[in-house]
Amino acid sequence: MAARVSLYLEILGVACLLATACAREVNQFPEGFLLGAATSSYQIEGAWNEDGKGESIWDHMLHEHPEYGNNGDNGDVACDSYHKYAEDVQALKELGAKVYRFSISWPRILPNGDLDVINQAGIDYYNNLINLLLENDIQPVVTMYHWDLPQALQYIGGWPNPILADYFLEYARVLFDNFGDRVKWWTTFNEPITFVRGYSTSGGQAPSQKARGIGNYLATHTVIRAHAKVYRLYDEQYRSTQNGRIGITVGTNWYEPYNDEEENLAAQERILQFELGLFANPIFVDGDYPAVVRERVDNNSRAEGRPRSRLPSFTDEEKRMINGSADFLAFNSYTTMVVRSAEFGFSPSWGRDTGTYRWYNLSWPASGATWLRVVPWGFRKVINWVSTRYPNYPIFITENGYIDSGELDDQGRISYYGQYMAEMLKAINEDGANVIGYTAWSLLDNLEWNSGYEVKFGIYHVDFNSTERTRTPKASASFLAGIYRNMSVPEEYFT
Ligand code: GBH
Repeated sequence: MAARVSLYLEILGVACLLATACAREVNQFPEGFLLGAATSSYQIEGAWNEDGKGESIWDHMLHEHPEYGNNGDNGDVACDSYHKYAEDVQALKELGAKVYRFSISWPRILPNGDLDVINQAGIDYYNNLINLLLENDIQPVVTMYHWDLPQALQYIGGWPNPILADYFLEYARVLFDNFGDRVKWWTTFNEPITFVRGYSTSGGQAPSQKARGIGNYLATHTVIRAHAKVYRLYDEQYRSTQNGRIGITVGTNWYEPYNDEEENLAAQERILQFELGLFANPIFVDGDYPAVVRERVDNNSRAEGRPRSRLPSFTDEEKRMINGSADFLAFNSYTTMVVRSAEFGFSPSWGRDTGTYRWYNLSWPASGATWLRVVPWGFRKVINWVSTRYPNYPIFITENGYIDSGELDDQGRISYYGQYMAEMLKAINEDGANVIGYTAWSLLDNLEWNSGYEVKFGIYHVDFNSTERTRTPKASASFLAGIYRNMSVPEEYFT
């Protein structure tokens, strides 16, 4: 009987995988789904040295090496959100956002990275932002670390130094003490796989330390320990009174195997484990690195004649602390690549360790950046991969978006969001993925790191030629506002 009802509903175009989903069309978001937009501190705030803020590794790198940026662009002023946050909240309100994902700048709170100086002006800034959001019925989703490490901590080595886990724990305590009464969604780190590259290559991610295949793994190790310590701290000292949730934002491309040969299917599994599993497996599966990662880095290290693996090991106690240290899995994804098995790249390097070669299928639609091809079906596949590999955790999509050169009538962005959100809804309503939220990247045109202000991700245009940094909605802002209001994606994106 149940099966027949389900079949009948499917014929009507209604997903019925779960009893609760039966009444929902495939293009509808589940009740309570959290729709909103995202930004990060260094990319929007500006005021890089105002009111007691300390220098971050991005301030430092782009000041010392403007050639690592685009036309000398840096985050000194950016969108000036430090002064114009009320306009950001207004934009979110117009969008009908239920959540706003932003990050807190560690050196704005602790200019030296340590507790010797706690910058009240920085605390006031985030209090004002959080209070204004709540007055407008917008829930804050707060990232503790979106890549702007206090430079003072880089002077002691940055993330490869294990002591950074303790500094991060103490910083997190300041955040819980000051904001935890009102912030109920926390993520510790944004996309560690991206920022640990700052310890493997120069000229890209800060702090631009060229310890390829070594520094990145040491940083990885500290970051995972730091994350777990913060989760346990919250559990032990804050959860009972603050009742929030803590996760970590991990990210990966989808990788489509070059063909169905076994070695290329194995390469697909490897790259996903190296890019996503490196962080997700310890936290969401069993407290340790994926077996294939452990084995390959250990073997390569041995073959290179090293007395130790370039990838450190957790103690049993650390494994217990790390295993299960999250309430939800926050996830960023933008695009898809093709992968095949190969021993490729510098030795030693993360890329070589993956045992893969990866490229873009040039027949997939382009965007304003070579690294982002528009591949909506890959989004559904990667959501399903995450949901089957880490089944016990709700998924919050914290970033997804489209890059162009900034036109107000941004039809490319509209098409991207329509298609990607449709694929996400298929993953939710047809495949049963437990996705609970989605924040579009990005609320504003902002500093796209090394690519500067020339390329744009915003659904709001920002006039970087005006000291006012005027915000203007693009066509995509009203498109998303319609989706957020109706809690559904137009049917045309499902054909
Ligand atoms: C996210 O990273 C970040 O969290 C966010 O801050 C950022 O603005 C957003 O995506 C858009 O990039 O220039 O060819 O060397 C996503 C992963 C990794 C994608 C670095 C772009 C640079 C490729 N990003 N990558 S390239």
